[in-house]
Amino acid sequence: MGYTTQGIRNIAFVGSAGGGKTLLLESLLLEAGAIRSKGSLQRGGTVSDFDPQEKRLQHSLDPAICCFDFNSTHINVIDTPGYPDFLGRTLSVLEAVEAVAIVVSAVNGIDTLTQRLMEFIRERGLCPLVVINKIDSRDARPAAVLDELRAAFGPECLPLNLPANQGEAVADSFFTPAVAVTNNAVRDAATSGHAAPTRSPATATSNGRASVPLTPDFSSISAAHTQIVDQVVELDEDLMALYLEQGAELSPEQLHNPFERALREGHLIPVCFASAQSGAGIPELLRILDQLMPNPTEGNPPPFLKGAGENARRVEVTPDPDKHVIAHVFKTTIDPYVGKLGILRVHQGTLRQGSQLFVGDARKPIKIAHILKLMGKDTAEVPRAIPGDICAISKIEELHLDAVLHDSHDEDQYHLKPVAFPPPMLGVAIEPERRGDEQRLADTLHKLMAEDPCVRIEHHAALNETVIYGMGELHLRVLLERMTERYGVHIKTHPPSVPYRETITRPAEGHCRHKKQTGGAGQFGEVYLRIEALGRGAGFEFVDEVVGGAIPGQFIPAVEKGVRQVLSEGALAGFPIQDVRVTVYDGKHHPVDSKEVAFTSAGRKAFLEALQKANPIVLEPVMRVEITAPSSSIGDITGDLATRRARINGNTALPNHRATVQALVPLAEISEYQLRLKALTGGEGAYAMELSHYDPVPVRRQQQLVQAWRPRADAD
Ligand SMILES: Nc1nc2c(ncn2[C@@H]2O[C@H](COP(=O)(O)OP(=O)(O)OP(=O)(O)O)[C@@H](O)[C@H]2O)c(=O)[nH]1
Ligand SMILES: [Mg+2]
Repeated sequence: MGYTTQGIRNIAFVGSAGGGKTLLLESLLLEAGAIRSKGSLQRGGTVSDFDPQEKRLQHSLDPAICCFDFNSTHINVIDTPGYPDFLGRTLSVLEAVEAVAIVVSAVNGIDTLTQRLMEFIRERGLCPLVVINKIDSRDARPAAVLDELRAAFGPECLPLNLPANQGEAVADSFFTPAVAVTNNAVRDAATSGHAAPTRSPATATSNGRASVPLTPDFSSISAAHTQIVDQVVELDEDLMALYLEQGAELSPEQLHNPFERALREGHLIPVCFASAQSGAGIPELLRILDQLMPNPTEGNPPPFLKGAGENARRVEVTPDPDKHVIAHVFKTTIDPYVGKLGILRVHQGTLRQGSQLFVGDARKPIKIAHILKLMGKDTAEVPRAIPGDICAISKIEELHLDAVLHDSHDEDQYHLKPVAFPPPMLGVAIEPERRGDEQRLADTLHKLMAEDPCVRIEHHAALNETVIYGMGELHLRVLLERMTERYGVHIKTHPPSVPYRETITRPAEGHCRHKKQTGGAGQFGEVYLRIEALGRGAGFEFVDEVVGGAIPGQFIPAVEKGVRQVLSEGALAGFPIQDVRVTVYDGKHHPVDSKEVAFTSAGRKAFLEALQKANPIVLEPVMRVEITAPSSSIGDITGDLATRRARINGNTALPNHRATVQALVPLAEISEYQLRLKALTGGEGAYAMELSHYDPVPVRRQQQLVQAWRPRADAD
């Protein structure tokens, strides 16, 4: 381990499924000499798609971490799944890197996922790089895709190299300006009908294996060079004077610092071209990672906060090897054989084998027995991890996703600014096939949730139904298969009930005097409360306005407990209640007979009484749905949506005769949409959806739901 923090590069490969991230990483590993031959997706043998499920589906399902050395640089690459179903897994690993390479297919161009990823990159202050891959493909349209990028993300998307010789190679336009100029002369000579000079230095080849003159497929190398240098020097007055006034040619070394600043500040989005298949552009990409991507001291500092809620304040964490240790767990995996693996990024201090660390605010430290470097599924033990590095620690049960590890109580309450993960909305109700497997199923669900921030489990006690929610059909399929294959739990599934909610529409008051006298000590508690509606999506607020100790402070939590029982059980149709404020403002106690159970019961009944008077209604989830399909089927799709109480927000044309439709649709109307869309588009359509908001259900539906619940409620 001969590298320093300045010698580390951390980069995640993100982008739409099938863009070529996994193969690109494989090609880089080969180029850097970390593997001897390149695996292929079709044969199921790449370093980062090692899981049997990934091999079968030919898609990455989990982020994979690889590392390799190149020159004196240590490069950690995280290959992420591009399928939108796994977005949660992808976003959570972006906490560990300074730089993100968005891999875009030169055939398909950008889509809404690419845009969403770029938004996230900007919001978190990460440094972007765009790799336009598949330039070898017959249908590649690299110039058009570059235009699409500029239209979507701005004119600061500037190429570091250009595809050349019909996509067989790339021609560098950043590092070697001298070659660039001559190259341009070659090109100009070619276009003006002159013979190219026989002594051509323009042979800096794409893969260093062949030596052929390079002719860019569009634009010119000198124009690309000038554009990017102009953009970078804008951030350095001295260099600008040297360059613009004195006409000096600037070296990549001179441009290094303003280049890093431009990346950090979003002033530049460098673009490069490659073919993971043919190897074109791979040596150039390696050089870009090595020489242009930020090291951990150059990226924007990680957004660490101390304290919770409104009291949280930003704290400085620096990659100094001698300061206290601060490391962040950005991924956990549970392997039935190896056990739990926590994968972490060291942000400050040096992590040493045998040292003791606190997990979050725990008082008792854990001992770090092994520190591992990861290469896909393989691990290698190392004695320490320096700041900026990515490593794993094994067999520590206390570790969980997003935990912060530290070696001093000074750093208690440190956490990274939370990521707003997309809420999983597609659910399937599950139960074990074998009676008696309930506990194993519960344990397995717990493990799945611990690995993936976009898995949610809900247990509807009233319906005795356990529902697992994921981001889409593939996500759920992968989760269910994993339960059986990895954890040996066989399950039955059925469509879940829609997660309706209840709320109120006007303020009301509730009162309950709970009094029981049975032989010995009695129970006494009295509660007055009022309730009012909050804005949609506000959740629940509990306010204590009791004065003069009418209800002693120690019993207030008991009142809240009673209220919360009703909150989860519902009062109208058996669904959880939301967007309500409950204010307890008066009550009575008894010096001997007041007990927690009495106040819990009084709180519960007072709340129920208030709810009956507050005109409760049932709310249904409304989904923001985006459907992508061939343009020819868009008419059928919007026609079908109209029968599903949908509100269509618009549609957008995409390249290759495709289009997207954006609509708001109640979940109840679209829960089985997968099959319908397949039929409407001949299997060519895809859709993604996420929760938009909750709206009142139509009156008839509400009546049905209330009637369905009433017999059960009355039986209680
Ligand atoms: N022609 C061509 N095909 C490529 C290239 N790169 C990847 N492919 C093919 O494209 C398909 C998808 O490649 P992957 O590397 O799995 O794509 P990915 O971005 O990792 O996809 P997800 O893991 O689903 O996000 C595979 O069949 C690859 O062989 C390329 O440069 N040119
Ligand atoms: Mg992949």
